[in-house]
Amino acid sequence: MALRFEVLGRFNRARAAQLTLPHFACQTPLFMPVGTQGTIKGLTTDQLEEIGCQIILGNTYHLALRPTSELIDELGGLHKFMNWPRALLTDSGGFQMVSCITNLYVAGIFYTQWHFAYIFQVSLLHLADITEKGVTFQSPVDGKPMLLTPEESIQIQNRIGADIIMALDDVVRTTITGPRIEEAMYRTLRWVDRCIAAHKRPHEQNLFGIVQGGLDPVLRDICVRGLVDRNLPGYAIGGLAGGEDKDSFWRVVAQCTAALPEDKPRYVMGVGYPLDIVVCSALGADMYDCVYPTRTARFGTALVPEGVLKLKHNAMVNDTRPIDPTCACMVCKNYTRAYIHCLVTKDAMGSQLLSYHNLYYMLQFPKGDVPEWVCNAMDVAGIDISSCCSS
Ligand code: PRF
Ligand code: ZN
Repeated sequence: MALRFEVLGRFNRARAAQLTLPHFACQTPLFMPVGTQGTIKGLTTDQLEEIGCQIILGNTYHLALRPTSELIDELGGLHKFMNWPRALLTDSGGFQMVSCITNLYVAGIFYTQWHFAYIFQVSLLHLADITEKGVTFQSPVDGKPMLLTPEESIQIQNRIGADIIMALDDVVRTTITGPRIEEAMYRTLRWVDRCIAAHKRPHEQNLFGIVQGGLDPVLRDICVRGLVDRNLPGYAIGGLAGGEDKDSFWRVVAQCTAALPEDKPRYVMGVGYPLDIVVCSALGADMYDCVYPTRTARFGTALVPEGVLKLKHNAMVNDTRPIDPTCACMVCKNYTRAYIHCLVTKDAMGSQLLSYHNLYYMLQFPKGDVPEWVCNAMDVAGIDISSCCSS
């Protein structure tokens, strides 16, 4: 095991902890910005340190395609390649293949006529295929079929060298029902054994297992127990934030956090919005990642305590206030809404300034007296999660 997890304080089920990884000692709960290609779009690593970023998420799938894991390894690992001295986590790749393809499908519906969407769907059926061997997909580079096995995902992640690596999981949408959910959960358990066997650097990199099982409490329970038996350094709750209703989402998180060990980090994948992070932290989760703050910045939206602020809006034309008058970030100290309105969609600087502020917001709000802010925020938001907290 290449981590230490010390709980520093608790409030009901919420906890604040120090997660010491090979490259950095992180305070939890923490948010991980997503740096798909080994960069957080528009920000330098100095800026990321300045805003308090402790750990960045990279995607195996994207890095393996370009610049390739062999090259990253040859050049001394991803930390050195991207000039990031703090912690890194890589996701295993399968989910990105499936979700990239889903995005394409959604884009197909969005931007074309329905009959084009149909053509998209038909051709997409051949793009990713999950079998016991692994995830087969069509290379976006040359269209050739490629197979990502659990062993290969770990080999690639060993070469990239992140502090935390993720087991390859079989992810299905939470909105589907039937035997496919069960198949994916059992396959995820079988694959985790192949990942453990393939992992060559357990003293330098922490392999996390991922709980699957859709919205079914019985399947989630089997998966949690199976993973806990394998005594991994940390656990993730996967398969969520895919369109299920909030009540189902919180119930799954509550069930999993209650059953996972107290002395290991718990990571809710692909979450989320500030409110989701507050609720999951109250339920005992520690780590989060989401493209939302940077993606929404590129569409001209700022995150503020009241919700969101659309910088493209005409009301911003001559607004001389900062994005958020209560924010202490470099952008809010130096620039007006009017200036950012003028840049947004016209110059890369617009989305860079917005990404900076949005990440500052996401990275700062879980700091401080964590157990209390969680409960205060729940109170303010009027959230009653007592129904899913009983266990
Ligand atoms: N598995 C993996 N990565 C993920 C998820 C998952 O379930 C999610 C949740 N939908 C986000 N990222 N490997
Ligand atoms: Zn700001």
